[in-house]
Amino acid sequence: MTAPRTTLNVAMIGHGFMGAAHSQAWRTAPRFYDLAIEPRMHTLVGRDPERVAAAADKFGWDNTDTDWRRVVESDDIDIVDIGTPGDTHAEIALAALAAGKHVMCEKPLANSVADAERMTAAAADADARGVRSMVGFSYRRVPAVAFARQLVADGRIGEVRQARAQYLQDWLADAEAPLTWRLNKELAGSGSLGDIGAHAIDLVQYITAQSVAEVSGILHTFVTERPLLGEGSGLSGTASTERGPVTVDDVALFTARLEAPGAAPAALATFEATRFATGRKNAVRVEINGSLGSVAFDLERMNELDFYDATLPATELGFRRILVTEPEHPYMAAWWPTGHTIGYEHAFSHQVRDFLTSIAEGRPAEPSFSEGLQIQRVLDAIETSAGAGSAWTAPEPAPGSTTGAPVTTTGVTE
Ligand code: SOE
Repeated sequence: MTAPRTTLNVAMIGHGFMGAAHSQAWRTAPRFYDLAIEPRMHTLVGRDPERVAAAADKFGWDNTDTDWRRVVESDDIDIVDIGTPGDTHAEIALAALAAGKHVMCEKPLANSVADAERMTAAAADADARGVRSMVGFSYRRVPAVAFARQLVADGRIGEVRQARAQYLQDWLADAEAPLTWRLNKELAGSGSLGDIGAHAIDLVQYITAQSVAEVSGILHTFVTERPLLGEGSGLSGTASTERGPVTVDDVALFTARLEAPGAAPAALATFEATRFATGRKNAVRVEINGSLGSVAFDLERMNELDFYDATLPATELGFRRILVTEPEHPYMAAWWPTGHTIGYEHAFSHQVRDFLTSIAEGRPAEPSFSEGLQIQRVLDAIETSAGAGSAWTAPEPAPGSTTGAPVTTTGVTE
């Protein structure tokens, strides 16, 4: 006889891409994990009554509302899941925490360090009252990523020397793709930097257990004006005839020094976050190089981890592909027999599983708002570095050259 489950009523604020992914997770996690808490998909909140009613019907929410504050303050609600653009994260999270609700908030935590600081202070107070909060860096809950962290923690790659992370998308490579909210600094806070660069930063810090200590970066916007959004929203939508300015970065390129707890910065990291990598749809790649080996992850092969063990005999050296589907691998015991793979959406079910377990066990959830604040500070430092103007140095022009044409290095006369 399993212990009686506690039912907690969930309110989801927002029903775009993340609202859909989180809805799938609230519905699926309790069916595959034996949880002490049963989440009830109580209320879905959106601005347009017809659209939110259609979304609630599609995703399986019992009620709908268009007033997030009324829902957040309702005694019927126990958990608030924030899946809205970043400009509303702080207001909603602060109201929910003040009302004693557990809060899951999508990444990045906020659009500014100041907002992230206010949210973190409120979350710390709430934690003392047994109210839990988490920021949704979902990729750390992909089993292959969690397993990479275990291998690094177990010393299997030795001392971390370098990390490189790419988050490559191409949905803006078309200069006529319309101005969605992600291209408006007022709503999104930043462009590729905060939307996908934040994921890359969390992945490197999570796998290495080291933190970004210093950064140097550039931000660039290739297309500075686009058609206003006609129909649709989010990542897609039709273009109208009017045009408007793009106020965020298209590409963020940055380097970092990493520091292990209590140690001087020693490892180096390079990061690329772009929406202009034509042909790359949602390519998330992380590789960590150590003194005894390397681990490499690619979301397009998300059930696999490439592992290089430099301690093997020379004749046996080489990256080997680990299929991360064994029940002993993180999260996998709940799903299918070995060799059967999972998808992007499963990381969100793992996120719900971990959040509800934290609540049930009466301990803080991770990543905490303070971890989200630390990443917000890294984003802010990159913007400061980029704004200060990176030290670009042009190569000396060839002697006698008037155009700065490259010097031939092959020795063959042109
Ligand atoms: C858009 O870049 C986006 O939806 C991100 O906002 C999500 O965090 C990522 O998981 C998928 O792409």
